[in-house]
This record gives sequence, structure tokens and C-alpha cells, in this order.
Amino acid sequence: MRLYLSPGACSLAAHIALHEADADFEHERVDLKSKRTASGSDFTAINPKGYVPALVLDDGQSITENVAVLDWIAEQYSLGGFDGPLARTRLLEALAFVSSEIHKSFKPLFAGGSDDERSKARVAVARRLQFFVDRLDGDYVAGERFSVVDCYLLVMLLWSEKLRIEIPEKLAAYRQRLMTRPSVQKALQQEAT
Ligand SMILES: N[C@@H](CCC(=O)N[C@@H](CS)C(=O)NCC(=O)O)C(=O)O
Repeated sequence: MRLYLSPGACSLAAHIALHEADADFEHERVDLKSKRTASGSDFTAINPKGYVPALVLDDGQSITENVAVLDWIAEQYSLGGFDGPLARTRLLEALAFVSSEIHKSFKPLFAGGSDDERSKARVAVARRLQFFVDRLDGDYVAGERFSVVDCYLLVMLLWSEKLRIEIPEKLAAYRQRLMTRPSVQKALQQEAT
């Protein structure tokens, strides 16, 4: 399978998750402006929506949208983290929250919003992240087990760091904890070179 990504973008979450799963995969960069892949293909033929991540499976089918890509990885490689009869629901609930409430809140900060939009976005991101401060009981979002939600939330925290959005100590410690994982180090190294 092949993951289409852009360095440091939200596709980093799936990249980390695939390393965490020790999955057999390749990755290829996408130039998000020209919509061309590193090997020169038209990325819109792979994902007509034109954005990363896109995960192309060995049978040629492709999966897009962070929630779907991460849920698929969780299902295939037991990286769902949550337990109990509502495990899958809890996973989707957490992924949807990161996607629609946190990830989307960054948009004005990356997409040239006005000063007002940017300052509102910073407040919105900080307020949404606070939810996890109140919720984190164990080392990970799901409790004691690492999951694909941690991959996605880590990317949000790395963006916060880059944009100097202050995060509470508890989340800074969580971010630090995740940064020591070999999967995170490997994905970051591959995206940096
Ligand atoms: N709804 C999509 C959004 C993905 C997204 O925002 N991708 C960004 C990188 S973080 C991107 O590729 N932007 C380029 C573009 O939209 O042209 C998802 O959750 O997968």
C-alpha cells in the first residue's frame, strides 16, 4: 500500500500509525500546490479532492479523509485503543472531534485568514484542546493503550507548537511522551528528508 503525504501535514498522523503498526507500506510526497506527486503523477487522479492523506491499498482502492484512513488502520492493526462494547464508537467519536473541531479550527492560521480570524482560531484551538486536558487519565487518549487518535492529536499539538499556541502542561507532557516513540521519530525523520 502507499500513503500519499505532505511533510508535517495532517497525513503525518497516518504515517505515524502505519509505522506504529509495523505495516508494509510505501510513502510518496505530494506537492499540494501543483497537485503532483513526487513521481510526477497527477494527484487529483488519486484523490479528486486534492488533499492528503490518501492511502492506496494493494488492490488499488483508495481511502481518503483522516477519520476513515485512521479508522481503517486501527481496524487492520488493532490500534483502536478503546475497550468495551462502544470501543469503535468511542474511537470514531474521538477522531471526529479531532478532525472537525480541532483540525478545522487551524484553517485560518494556515490559509491566510485575517488577523481577527487568526486570533479567533488560536482561541478555538486552545479551547478544544482543553477537552483532552480534562479527559486524559492515563498516558493516552484511550487510557492505557496507544491508538490512532494519539497520532492525530500529536499532529495538532505539533502544529500548536509551531504556531506558538500555548498548551497546558499536561498536554505538553503528553506531547513529549509521544515524541519518544520510535514510530513518531521514524515518520518525522522520513518527512524531514
Ligand atoms: N477533510 C480532510 C482534510 C485534509 C486536509 O486538510 N489536508 C491538507 C493538509 S493537512 C491538505 O492536503 N491541503 C491541501 C489542499 O486542500 O489543497 C481530511 O480530514 O482528510
